Amino acid sequence: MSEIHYRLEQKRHLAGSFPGPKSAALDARRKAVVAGGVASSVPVYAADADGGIITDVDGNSFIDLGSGIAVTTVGASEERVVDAVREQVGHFTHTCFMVTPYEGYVAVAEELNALTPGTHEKRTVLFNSGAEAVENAVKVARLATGRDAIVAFDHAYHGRTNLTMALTAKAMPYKTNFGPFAPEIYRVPMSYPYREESDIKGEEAARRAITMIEKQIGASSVAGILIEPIQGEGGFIVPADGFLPTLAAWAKDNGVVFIADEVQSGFCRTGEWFASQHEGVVPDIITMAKGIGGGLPLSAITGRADLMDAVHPGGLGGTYGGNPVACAASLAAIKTMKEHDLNGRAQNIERIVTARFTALVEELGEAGIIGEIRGRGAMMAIELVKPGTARTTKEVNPEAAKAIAAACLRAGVIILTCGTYGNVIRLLPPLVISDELLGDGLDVLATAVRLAA
Ligand code: PLZ
Repeated sequence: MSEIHYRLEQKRHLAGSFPGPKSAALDARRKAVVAGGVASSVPVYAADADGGIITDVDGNSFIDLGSGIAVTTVGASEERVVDAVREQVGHFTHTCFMVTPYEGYVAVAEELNALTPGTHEKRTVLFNSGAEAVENAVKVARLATGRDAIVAFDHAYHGRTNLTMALTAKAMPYKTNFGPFAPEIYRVPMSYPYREESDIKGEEAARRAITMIEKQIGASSVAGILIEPIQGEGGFIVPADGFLPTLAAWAKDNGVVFIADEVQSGFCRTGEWFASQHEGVVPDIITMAKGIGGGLPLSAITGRADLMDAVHPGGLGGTYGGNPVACAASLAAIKTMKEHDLNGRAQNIERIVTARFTALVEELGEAGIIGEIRGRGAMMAIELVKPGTARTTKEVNPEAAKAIAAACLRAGVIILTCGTYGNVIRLLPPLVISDELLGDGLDVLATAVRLAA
């Protein structure tokens, strides 16, 4: 990573107890006007953010190990992104690409076609959110194949809109009482190595899913298989080697569109541009969002030209999709990712985090609460279990995850949990975080884990 200039001091600092008076006042205003259905993990209100630091309105500085859920990969106010946005807003904020097109959209499509796996002819469409990208990938797969069924997996997360709720596995808080859900969605078992009953290999786990697809849906009815190459909200689940390639090969043989949802795992997060690349998988369509926009709302689908161009003119779009300011930010963020070799940086973060977590597991011994360390790049996690059950019953421990996240926050570190069972602590630091700040954050996390063990 070449040298990064930070605007804010990269140091954790708590000015007093928090939430401080200004955050408390904002929270009171919020409670009177913002719907209670929107929850925030942290009780303080942001004032500024840069590199690995978020400051609040009361003068506290927190270490950011969440990147606003994997978005601010290049930092929350990266110089190049800020300049590009300033430049673009000074010219036009919007024309609507469906009315008056502009270069930024085309340039982002060129970048995505080049960066996504595979050397085949590709086409891209831009949208605003991850869910919208997933919805559109499904639209394309259905139209191009003339089939209806979409296969999703246990522990999957794909969004909160009606179709993507149906695709998401977890009921609470995402689906409960929000139905009825979209039809023709089928769920099959994921490869979740830590929680498999036997030592099943990736290829066998894929066969298990494929058999279910063939017997319960019928291959000729399936439009697409939709999968996160590393599951995000579901618990940073890395499928066993061979699982993804076997599914992709079956999809190819059966005229099924293989859709990789890389909304969370894409854009340098796992040490490659896309997590699919770790096993050489070339998806037919990739969904992208989060890190792609340098913090601005932008999402995309990039796919095989024959599939994407099957759609009639006017069949895809949206008022804001590929907004020019978001495109400018995206081009700047991609430049920064290349210039600072943020894939290399993510690989480096994986080494640092793995070494720390491994030492912690050794220190806590058999009675410890860390069931598994997993992930790739700067998408690493620990799955927590009840003391002493890590190798036996693997009893889930969501209480520990909650307690650890709360203890980290009290010490000035923002850290996120995830998982179907709520028992996973996940790390999603901005890739521009310094070693020193990351180390400080990991020290705080280790202390919190020791306390919870
Ligand atoms: N696909 C793989 O991770 C968003 C959701 C947080 P949107 N993940 C964070 C929450 O509780 O809402 C996500 C994802 C994957 C799709 C999405 C959806 O992306 O931009 O939130 O719509």
